[in-house]
Amino acid sequence: MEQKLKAILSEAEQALSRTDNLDQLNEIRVRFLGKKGLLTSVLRGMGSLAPEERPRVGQLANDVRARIESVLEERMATIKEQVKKEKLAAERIDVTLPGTPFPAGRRHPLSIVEEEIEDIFLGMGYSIEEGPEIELDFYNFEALNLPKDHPARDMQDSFFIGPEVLLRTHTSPVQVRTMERTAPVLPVRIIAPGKVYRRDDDATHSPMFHQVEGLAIDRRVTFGDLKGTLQVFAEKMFGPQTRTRFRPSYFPFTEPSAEVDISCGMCGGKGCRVCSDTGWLEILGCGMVHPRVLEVSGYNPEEVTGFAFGMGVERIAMLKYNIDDMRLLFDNDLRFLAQF
Ligand code: 2NM
Repeated sequence: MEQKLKAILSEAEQALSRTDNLDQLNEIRVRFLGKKGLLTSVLRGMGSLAPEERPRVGQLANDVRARIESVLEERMATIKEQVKKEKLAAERIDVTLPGTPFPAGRRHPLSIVEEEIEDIFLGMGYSIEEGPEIELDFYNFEALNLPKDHPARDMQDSFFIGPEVLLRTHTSPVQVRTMERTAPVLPVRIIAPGKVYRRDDDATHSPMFHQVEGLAIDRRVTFGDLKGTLQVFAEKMFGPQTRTRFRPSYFPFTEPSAEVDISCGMCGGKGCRVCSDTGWLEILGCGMVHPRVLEVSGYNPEEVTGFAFGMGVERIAMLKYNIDDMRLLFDNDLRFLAQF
């Protein structure tokens, strides 16, 4: 039996030294060490040995098994290393070749500016609200103190879809919906960014453009709060040297109302081509929310006040990047868009 065990060992060693692939290696493992393998079948014959011989032969059998296992492991490691080397040798990478072009897009300047406006107001505690672009006459006009016969409805010639349904002409209906849903909870501090639609189409007007409107309601909100808020906005958007100017104006949904100018960033307010020699550039409209608007939306104008403002994202983008023709923002010419 000892002879048989030694023969198995040397046979296994020979077989292992001759093999050079992992499948063969596995076959060898099964043939010698498996449940129905050579070593097992020899060990089955142990019963016929004299009892005093069994420990020595048993020990030898264990040694043979251990030896075969260790040679097998060694061989496996060598072969794996070999396979890896061959793979690496076959794979030739020329690192000096130009890479595969990956056409990455980028954000549109209007998206960049819209998000920058959002970030400034998020930083002042505002939340972002969105709403439908197809709107009811009630939310777009009626609730904003613009009854059907109001002459101010001419100012925003609209795209009507049905007798009471239209494409929103501003994002104010989002503010109305939010107030209606939130009332009487205070404070309200929201901005409403998004697309709006008006029947205009020329060098300075597009039938679709983008707005960000803002709304703040609380007890004792004042025009001073409005001025401070928009001054901070102007400085963050156009630089810390930016001054603001509030001119009286009219909107049906605010009273009093104002147009806001910023000092011209091109000439610093001295007067130049960009600001038509006035030193000022108009950037937005604002005012104290009309008591009737608060009331329709569920707030008690005897208890709370609010300010609101609205700006065109295209206009802000044109001022910020010194773009002289709004159509550039809609042509999708990559030579233009790749500059932002
Ligand atoms: C502007 C100018 C002034 C405005 C008013 C409201 C609301 F819903 F609270 F009444 N939202 N936005 C507003 C006020 C918008 O845009 C030039």
